[in-house]
Amino acid sequence: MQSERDAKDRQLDAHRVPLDDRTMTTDQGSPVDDTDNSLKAGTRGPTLMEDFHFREKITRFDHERIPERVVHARGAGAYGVFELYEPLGDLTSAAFLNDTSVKTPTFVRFSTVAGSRGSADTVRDVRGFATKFYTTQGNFDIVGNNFPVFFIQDGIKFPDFVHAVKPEPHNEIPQAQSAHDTFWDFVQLQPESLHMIMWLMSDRAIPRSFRMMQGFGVHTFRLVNAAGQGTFVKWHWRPVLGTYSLVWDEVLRVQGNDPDFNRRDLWEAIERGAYPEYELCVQLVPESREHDFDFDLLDATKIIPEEQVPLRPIGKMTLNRNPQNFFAETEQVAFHTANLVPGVDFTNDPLLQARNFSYLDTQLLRLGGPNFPQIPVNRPVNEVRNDQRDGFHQHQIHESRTSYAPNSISGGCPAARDGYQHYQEKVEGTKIRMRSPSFQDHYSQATLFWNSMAGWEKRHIVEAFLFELGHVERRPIKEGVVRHLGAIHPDLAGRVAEGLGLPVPIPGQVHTNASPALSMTNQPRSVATRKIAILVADGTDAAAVSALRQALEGQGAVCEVVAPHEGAVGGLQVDRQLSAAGSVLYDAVVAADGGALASVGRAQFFVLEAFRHGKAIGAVGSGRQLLEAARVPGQDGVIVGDDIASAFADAVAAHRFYDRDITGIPA
Ligand code: HDD
Repeated sequence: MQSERDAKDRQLDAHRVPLDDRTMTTDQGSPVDDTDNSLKAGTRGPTLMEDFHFREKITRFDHERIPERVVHARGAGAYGVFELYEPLGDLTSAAFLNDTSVKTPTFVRFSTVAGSRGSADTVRDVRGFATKFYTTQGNFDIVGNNFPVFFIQDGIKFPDFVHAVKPEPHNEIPQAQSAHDTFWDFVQLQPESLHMIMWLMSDRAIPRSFRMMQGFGVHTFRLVNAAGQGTFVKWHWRPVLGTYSLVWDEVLRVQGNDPDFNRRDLWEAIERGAYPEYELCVQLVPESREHDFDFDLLDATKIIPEEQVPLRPIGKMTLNRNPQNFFAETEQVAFHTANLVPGVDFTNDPLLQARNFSYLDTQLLRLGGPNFPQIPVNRPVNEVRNDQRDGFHQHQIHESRTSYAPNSISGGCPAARDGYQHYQEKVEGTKIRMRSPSFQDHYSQATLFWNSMAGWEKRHIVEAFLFELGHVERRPIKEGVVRHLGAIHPDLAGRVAEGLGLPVPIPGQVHTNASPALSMTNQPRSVATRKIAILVADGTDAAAVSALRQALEGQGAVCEVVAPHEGAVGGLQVDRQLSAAGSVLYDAVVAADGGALASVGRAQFFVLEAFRHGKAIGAVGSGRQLLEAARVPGQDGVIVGDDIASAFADAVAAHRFYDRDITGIPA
């Protein structure tokens, strides 16, 4: 628990039910003395209707489930606090963006998009990054993703897109995967999705951790200052630990080893006090520059390259508290793009406009009626006063005799005053179902993304296309996708076409612009929070292991001693036995087994697999025998010696060695 309790935390006290040893009761408060036997007519007779405890218990059980979110069903949440760096009064009147002494409580929910509630965390997918700020002026939500663009430009296409990516309707296969015909059929027919597809095929779609991924508000929003002047804004969350990903072969195995990999990682980091931190940054565009770009600011399939409009950090969010009850908090939290506070407003982005309808609508169904803002996690920390009344699950007892305005009986209260001012944008137009011509270029930024990738990133993108399209049954769909890739880049199209045995499209003219900020190379490096397996066995040099562990943990790493059996080995406490530990659950591995594991196939696989996935590998003393037996090549990031602590820590901080030659590695 954090030392200083914020307003949201204190508010939740009224709703918390502590675990204590008081007597069990029914929901009506009647004491219960036996919840193991139903009331029967004779010990072998039928159960009686009058057993109200039985009926209540079973009925409540039958009604435990609510509909999962139609998208983003799988998620994990945490509370945090947002601290502002400097007042932004010239840009916005929002109170929480003007007072640096205020710590604004937040709740964040991270999610995948396509999978059901019980699907695995580490799938190839977009990650949701939704943040609720409990400000003194009400709730402000940034309902973002870890990609800065989206699949479609107009929200009316959202059901089509989601139907295409979700499991196919006849047999509900595949779960949480885009590698199937309907998804790629949609893509080839809807080229506005191509820029997003490039992000989806990149390693951004398989983050190492929710703590190590960016977040984006995606749309262009508007900040409005007290004088009513607007400035376009894009929201960015930048993780302090840097942006890092897993590798594809690894995620396939993590799914079996630990389907809760990302969720567990978030939970454990917060429990350990290694609080995830994200800087909130803005890209600002004065209204006078609205038309200065070769894309439309209202088009959610486009980024503003950071080289054109740099990021300005404005504050930091620290996630410092795990929820106490998953259902009550993480499942019932309700985000909405239209939860705005004074000083922030929309733009006419047609995707955003559709979202402003959809979120409230979905919550009315999912949370059972219009009183869901009273659910503790959703309640603003300031007071709610209006004439809206009744409905299912009303928890407030409104004492007033009036629920209308204007009124004289209640002195005109609650009075509408000093409220949210919508930005006064002059709008005129002909009613028309049409996209703006400024939305028509679907290829330039997909090319920009490809051009900006390092060699290993390009390789992973090509491999992703081959995996995905390799699962598509219909050849014309593959051909259609490859034709589009030809318009993105001939190199990309050629490599994918070759893998699929398709004709290489005739190369067209593409631009050579790049945005270095799009690449995941050059991230902040740190050993902090990295998970390291230390393989030990009888014969281990316990003193050397303890010294290494101390050196790594001193820098914030998390070490686990892995041995053939639980208990203790050579005086070292074992955290996990080898048969319950896959290398894919760790960022790095050290062989410190004194040579005893060199003949153990499972241990050989462990280090070889870590090598294949580009991870730092260390060996101390006779531990090198395990690497030799497994034929781990002595390439970058393989550190062998008696005093490896410093060099090994550097290798772990480098995250992965993607340029290793792994063609011959069987693991
Ligand atoms: Fe959405 C959930 C993010 C477009 C309709 N969306 C949802 C969540 C996130 C996003 C993070 C999960 C929130 C949570 O954790 O509870 N959605 C996005 C982003 C989009 C986007 C970044 C594009 C820029 N969404 C989008 C469109 C529509 C929706 C165009 C409909 C027209 N989204 C929904 C929804 C969900 C949702 C159906 C499902 C559950 C919920 O809202 O509460 O209303």
